[in-house]
Amino acid sequence: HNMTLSRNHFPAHFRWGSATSSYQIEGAADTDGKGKSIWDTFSHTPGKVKGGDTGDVACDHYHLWEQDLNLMQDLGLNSYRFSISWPRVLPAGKGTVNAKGLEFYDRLVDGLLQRGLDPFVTLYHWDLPQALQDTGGWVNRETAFHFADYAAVVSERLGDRVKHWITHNEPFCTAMLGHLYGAHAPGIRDLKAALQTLHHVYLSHGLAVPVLRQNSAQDAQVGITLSLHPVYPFTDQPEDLEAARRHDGFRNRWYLDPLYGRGYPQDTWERYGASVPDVQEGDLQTISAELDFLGVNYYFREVVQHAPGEGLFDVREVHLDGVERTYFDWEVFPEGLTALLTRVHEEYQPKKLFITENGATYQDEMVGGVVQDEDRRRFFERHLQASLDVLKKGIPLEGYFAWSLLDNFEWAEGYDKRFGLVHVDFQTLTRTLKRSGEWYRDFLRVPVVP
Ligand code: IFM
Repeated sequence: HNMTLSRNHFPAHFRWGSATSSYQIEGAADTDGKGKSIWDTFSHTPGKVKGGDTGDVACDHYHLWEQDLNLMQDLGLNSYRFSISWPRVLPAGKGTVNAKGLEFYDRLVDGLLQRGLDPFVTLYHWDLPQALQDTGGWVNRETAFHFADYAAVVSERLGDRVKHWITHNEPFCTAMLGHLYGAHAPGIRDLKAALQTLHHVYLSHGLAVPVLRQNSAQDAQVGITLSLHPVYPFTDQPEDLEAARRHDGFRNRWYLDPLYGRGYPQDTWERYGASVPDVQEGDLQTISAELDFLGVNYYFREVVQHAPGEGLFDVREVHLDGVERTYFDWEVFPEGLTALLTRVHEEYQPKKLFITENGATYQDEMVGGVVQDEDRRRFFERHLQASLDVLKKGIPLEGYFAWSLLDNFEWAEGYDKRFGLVHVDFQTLTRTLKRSGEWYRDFLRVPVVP
C-alpha cells in the first residue's frame, strides 16, 4: 500500500466517528439522582482496579459534554457512538424514571445533531444498575425483561432523533470477563453463570429490538456490537487447525450463531457440558430478531495451538515473539480486520457492518503540551487501509469509529491505559488533541467528492 490514504477512497456516505461509553467518561457518579451501577461497586472494592481508580469523576463528561462535542465537530466527525447509563435513567433499574438523567441524554442528542454529528446509541456498555445485581443481575432471567423496559423508556424519549441503536456492547465481556474470569464487574467466577448471563443478555437484546423499532423513525437502524477476534492456528498441522476451530467457537461463533438464527454452535455446546445455559422455548427465535447492522469491535487476533488438557477446549494461546504490540500487549495486526470482516460477511451476511471500535493504547507522553503518538496514528492509518480492503471486496462496511475520543477509565486497568485521540489530564480535566487526533482531523478535512 504505497498510495496515500484519503477519505475520498471511502464512500461519501461513510460514517466517521469516535466511540466512548458512559462509565468510562461521564463521572458524576452520584449526581442528579443517578443510581449506583455494578461498576461503582466494583471499582470501590479494594484490589479490583489498578491503582484503586474509580469512575467517580473520570473525564467529567457529564459536565464538560459541550466541550467534548465541540472537539468532535472540530475533528470533522459525522457520527458519535456513546452509551447510556441505565442507572442514570432508572436508578433502581426499573420503575421510576430519573427525569434529570434522561434530560442529560436528550440534551446530548440535540447537541450532537446541532453540530452535524449523528448519534449511535449503545444501551448497555456494562454499567448494570446495582439494584438489579442485588436480585441476581444477568443470571436472573427477569433482568432481560427489565432491559426491554429500559429500552422502551429511552427510545420513547430519543427515538424521534436517534437513527442508530446498539443494544449491547461486547456480550463476550459481559459474560466472560464479568462472570467467568471475575476481572470485570460483578466479579463472579463461574462458567455456568457466565453462559446463563450471555443467554439472558441475548434474550434482552431480542426483546429490545422490536421495542426500539417501534419507538423510532421508519429509517432507524437497530444492531448489536460484538468484540470478535480472528483466530489463527500456530501451525498448519491438522491438530492446530482443529484447535483454532474450537477456540473460534468459544470466542466468535457462540456469539454470532444465535444472532443469525443458528442457535448455539453444537461443538462448543458439547464442550461446555453441564455448564450450558437454560434455554426456554422460543428464546432462540427471540434472540435472532432481524438486525439492520452488526457492529464489530476489532483490536487483535488470537493465535492458538492444540494443547491436550488445557482448559475446556484443549487450546493454548500462543504469545508470538517479534511482532508489534500495544501497551496492552495486544498484537498490532491490521490484516486481521480485513480477514475478520470478510469471514463475517461470507458466513453471516449482515445487511450492514460498522467497525464500532478500533484503537490502541500506548504510553503517551505530553511534552510541551504536545502528545506525539506516532504509534497510534500509524495504528489508525493501517486499520483504515485494512477497512478499505474490506470495501474493495464489495462488503457493506458503512462506518469506522475510533476508540476512543478521550483517554478514559479503562475498566480494571484504571487510567493507566490511554486510548484517546484526545489526551485528558485527570487532575485538571484539560483536553488536548494528540498528534493522532490531528491526523484524523486532517484526513477527514479534505473536500468530500460525491
Ligand atoms: O475500553 C474498552 C471498551 O469499553 C470496550 N472495548 C474495548 C475497549 C478497550 O479495551
